[in-house]
Formats: sequence, C-alpha cells, structure tokens
Amino acid sequence: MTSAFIGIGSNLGESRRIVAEAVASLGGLPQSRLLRSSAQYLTPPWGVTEQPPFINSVVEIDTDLPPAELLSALLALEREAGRLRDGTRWGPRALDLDVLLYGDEIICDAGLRVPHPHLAQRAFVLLPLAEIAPERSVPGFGRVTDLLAGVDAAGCRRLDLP
Ligand code: A4P
Ligand code: MG
Repeated sequence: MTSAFIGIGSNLGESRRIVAEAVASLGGLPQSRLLRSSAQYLTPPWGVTEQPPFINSVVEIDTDLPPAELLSALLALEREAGRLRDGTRWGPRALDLDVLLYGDEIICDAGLRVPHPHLAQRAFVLLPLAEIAPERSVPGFGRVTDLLAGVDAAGCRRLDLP
C-alpha cells in the first residue's frame, strides 16, 4: 500500500457537506482505506480572487491504486458532485480533488503532476496538511511545517465540527 494525500476544495453549493461527503467517498475507494482527515478550513480564494471563499481539507489514504487510476477515481467523484468544467482555470467549483502526494514519488506526466505543482505556495493546502502530517517531507520541497512557515496563512480559519 502507498500513502497518498488528497486535497479537497469546494466553493460552490453546500461546501461543508460536499467536503464531508468527499472524505467518506475517498475512504470508500477500491483498494484503499482512509487513514487520517484534517478539519475543514475556510480559506480566501487563491489565484482568481474574485470568487467565493473555499472550504478546504486534506486526507491521507493508503491505496493500492496506481497514480493514474487514483486520479481517474478522483475525477469521477468530482463529476458525481456536479462539477462542471467550463475551462476556467482556478475558477469556482463544487468539488476539487487533487493528488498532493503519492508516497515519495515524483510524477511528471501530461495529465498528472505529483507533488501537486502549487502545493508549496498554498496555505489552503499546507495548513490542513500540517494538521495531519507536519513531519512529512514533500519530495523536492522539504518538510511540511517548514513550507507552512513560508506562506501567509493569516486569512485561513479552522472550522469546528458542524
Ligand atoms: N492534474 C495534474 N496533476 C494533478 C494532480 N496532482 N491532482 C490535472 C489532480 N489533478 C491533476 O485540474 C485540471 C487537470 O489537472 C486535471 O484534469 C488533471 O488531469 P483542475 O482541477 O480542473 O484544475 P484547474 O482549476 O484547471 O487548475 P489547477 O491549477 O489544477 O487548479 P487547482 O490546483 O485545482 O486549484 N483557493 C482556495 N482558497 N482553495 C482552493 O481549493 N483551488 C483552486 C484550484 C484555486 N484557488 C483556490 C482553491
Ligand atoms: Mg484540481
């Protein structure tokens, strides 16, 4: 089994429910089990700032799915959550699932890049990731806590359980 970290984001619809359901769905993926999940965080939009704030979370799963199959399964879950792709980069979405880390692998395929390319710049990923795996090393970048110290997380708020 390989330990993989999945980033979850939503800023359309009932985001808190959508994110909670995504955590459950990730635990139910074939040949996989849920290890840990972070709290939900309310985070200011990154990239395209003229859009609603996001709910973000990160989970760790153990999986026997190879990376490409894991990505296909994530895209299927996004579709089930009613995500429409209109081609807008970084635009609003009901559900976004990103492969943040897959073991210690560095993957540079056309359709899949791991570690996720913007991981080291994003407080909305590093905060929940640091909650469940502070000592984890991100291949090519360094330790999660050190990366978190390098970003501005002031606008992000950890939410209590509903
Ligand atoms: N793809 C390549 N590598 C990966 C990977 N490691 N994980 C490909 C998942 N997908 C990966 O994805 C486009 C394609 O990237 C996928 O079909 C897959 O083949 P997308 O989700 O449509 O991404 P995008 O919006 O076009 O651009 P990008 O840069 O991938 O967006 P992100 O990274 O998904 O970021 N602000 C806050 N606060 N919270 C957020 O969650 N999310 C985004 C979107 C922007 N701002 C945000 C948040
Ligand atoms: Mg994505």
